[in-house]
Amino acid sequence: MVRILHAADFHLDSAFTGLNEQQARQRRQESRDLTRRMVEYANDHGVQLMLLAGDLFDSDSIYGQTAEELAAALAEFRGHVVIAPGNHDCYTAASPYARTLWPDNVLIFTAPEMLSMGLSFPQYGCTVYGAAFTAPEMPESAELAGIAEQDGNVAIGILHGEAGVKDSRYRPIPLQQIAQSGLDYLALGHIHAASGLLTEGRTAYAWPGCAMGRGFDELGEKGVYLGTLDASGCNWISGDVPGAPLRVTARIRYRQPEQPCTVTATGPDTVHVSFETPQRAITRGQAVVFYDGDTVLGGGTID
Ligand SMILES: [Mn+2]
Repeated sequence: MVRILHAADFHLDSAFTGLNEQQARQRRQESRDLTRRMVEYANDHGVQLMLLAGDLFDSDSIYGQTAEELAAALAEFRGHVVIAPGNHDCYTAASPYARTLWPDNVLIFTAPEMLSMGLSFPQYGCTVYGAAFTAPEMPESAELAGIAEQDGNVAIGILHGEAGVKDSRYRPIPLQQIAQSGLDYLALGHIHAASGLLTEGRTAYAWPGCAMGRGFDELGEKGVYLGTLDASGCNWISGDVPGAPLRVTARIRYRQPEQPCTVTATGPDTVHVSFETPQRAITRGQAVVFYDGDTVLGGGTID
């Protein structure tokens, strides 16, 4: 049995275009703290394998210390980390993955195709198969059929992409490919709203959603999956990530009091905001900033 933590889509150093310089700096610091807290959480819960399914960085032009802080945080993890770079943090010579010195316990997939030779972890009785985004868009379908060797080890896959679709610029993963993969668990990333635990054939799969919708003291419920995998399948210890809309406050004008609203993810980079009271003169291109109490959650541009 192997104990796993599955997370994705940290989007470290997002531009936070809706925020002023000080708020953006605070938010960046909070997002870096996420990884330290996640490692503490993983160590406290005896996690052996941490699966990070891409878009950990928002782009390859991140602040110098961001990748180093992530590397330093992961070095404190007592198990192993496997990373599958995504569309925002695709593996290239210029990416933070290539330019940062990673600790020995961190393994990063760098090839675009998933190979039938995985990373073997005999100490955990499992093998991990994965691939990287090597360009910001990868419209080719994932080929997973027969990927996992049936050798008695728990077979885990890790990929950034979109399951259940035929067409996508972000690695479509047809469900049939999942069903025929021979994997026990497929750890996905890309979609920012959590999926819950899904199955196709005998393969369990999930995407945890954005890890940092809110304060990072809520990690267990909020943005990561913690579970065990063995021959009999997948078991969530705390996999109950709410897909429910987030109730927060938002401000769309400088000096405007914060307005209660509900935010629902509608795509990887888009949310739907519904205000409890009608708002005057909302215009396209205007910035919106979301708060949970004093914490700035994020922002965006009105479309
Ligand atoms: Mn993505």
